Amino acid sequence: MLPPQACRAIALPLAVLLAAAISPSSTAAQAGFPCQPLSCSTLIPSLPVDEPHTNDCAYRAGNLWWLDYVAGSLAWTDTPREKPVIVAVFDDGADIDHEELRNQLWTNEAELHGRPGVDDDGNGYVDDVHGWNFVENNADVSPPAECRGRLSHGTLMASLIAAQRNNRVGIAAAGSDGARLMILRVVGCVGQNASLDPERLTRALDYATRMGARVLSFSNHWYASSPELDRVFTEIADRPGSPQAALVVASVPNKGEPLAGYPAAYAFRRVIRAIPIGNDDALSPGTSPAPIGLNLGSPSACVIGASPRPEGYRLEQGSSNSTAILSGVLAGIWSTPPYDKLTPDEFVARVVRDRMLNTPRRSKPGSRPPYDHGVPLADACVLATEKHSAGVCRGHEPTRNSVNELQRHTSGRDSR
Ligand SMILES: [Ca+2]
Ligand SMILES: [Ca+2]
Ligand SMILES: [Ca+2]
Repeated sequence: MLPPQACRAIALPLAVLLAAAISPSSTAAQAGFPCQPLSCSTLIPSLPVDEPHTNDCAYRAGNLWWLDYVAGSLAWTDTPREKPVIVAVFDDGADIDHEELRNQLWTNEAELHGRPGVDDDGNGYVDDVHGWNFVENNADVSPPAECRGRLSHGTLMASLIAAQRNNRVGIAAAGSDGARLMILRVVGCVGQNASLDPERLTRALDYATRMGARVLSFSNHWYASSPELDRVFTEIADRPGSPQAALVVASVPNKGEPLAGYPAAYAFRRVIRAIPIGNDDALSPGTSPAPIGLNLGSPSACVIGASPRPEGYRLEQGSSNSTAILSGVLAGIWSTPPYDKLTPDEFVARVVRDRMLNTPRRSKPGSRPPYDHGVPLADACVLATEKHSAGVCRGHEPTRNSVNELQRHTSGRDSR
């Protein structure tokens, strides 16, 4: 077994845009890799596998500590969700043919059933079936040839949000049943394309919200903005009553950067920040200070996710993982009745602020402000009931009264 320090969240190089989980320590996958017990995951207080009927081999092998840690199984269901939450993945694209992703994608039905080469839904993008490539300006969202030989960051992130559950291979995720993935390629692999382009990002944000994304996942950060980009983020993440309102899930880097960067630096009402937590329950050393607000600890270390072939899967550590896992948790909860009726602001107020931030689960304190009292840990315990719970939720499930109260509140809103 590795010593505890070996799998703590460690500082990783953060590119200009991507808070790269592309780590030199990544483990090349061999056949069956995710299914063989990993020593680093056994450092976690051994929680039971919470859902006995889920057959993904990495889950059954006890390798998804991070999934049990966030009580991800509580967001699963065997019946199709009426209203899955579309999660936009702002990254370098994703391998949409991967076995963990191909059935988990948001689909633009007008384009799927439309004519090739024609903008069937008139949204300005031709054949945008699962998202858009804003780098090359086409509908191919897979990592292109220029990225081959490099690890696709976006493929890993997409899988941590919503990998397919119960397909007998690999991993599962909190958003497996409740989230659908919109793939937005906003950063390339080499040269100019590997840097942030505020104009490109502005267009991608506009696309995401117009096409119905409700969670915008940024496993990346940047330090230079533009007035137009600020305006779009204000509209999406702050202005009350905005038709473009969505949750922005923002990465907080952990390489000792003095500032968290954007979008974490926006002190907006709908920005939720992922604070990286190692599998020793402690904050990742070197985590940047983040503004006070909706800050939730989320796993970063010893995390298995999908990777394009020939690897298939790989083991990673980094603040990117925390962000994607948090996005999956939020989407999983939001897609579950009665929460599926809530608007973005209602979800933030009643679930994130009033419930998740008030959880008794906290990380161990960090070494510097604002983390010297630890941070509340993200989990799906808000979905725990007397009959259906998870190991990490025991002792602080909501009472039946509080669930009934929310249901009354929600149905009251619907009747208006
Ligand atoms: Ca179109
Ligand atoms: Ca078309
Ligand atoms: Ca799977």
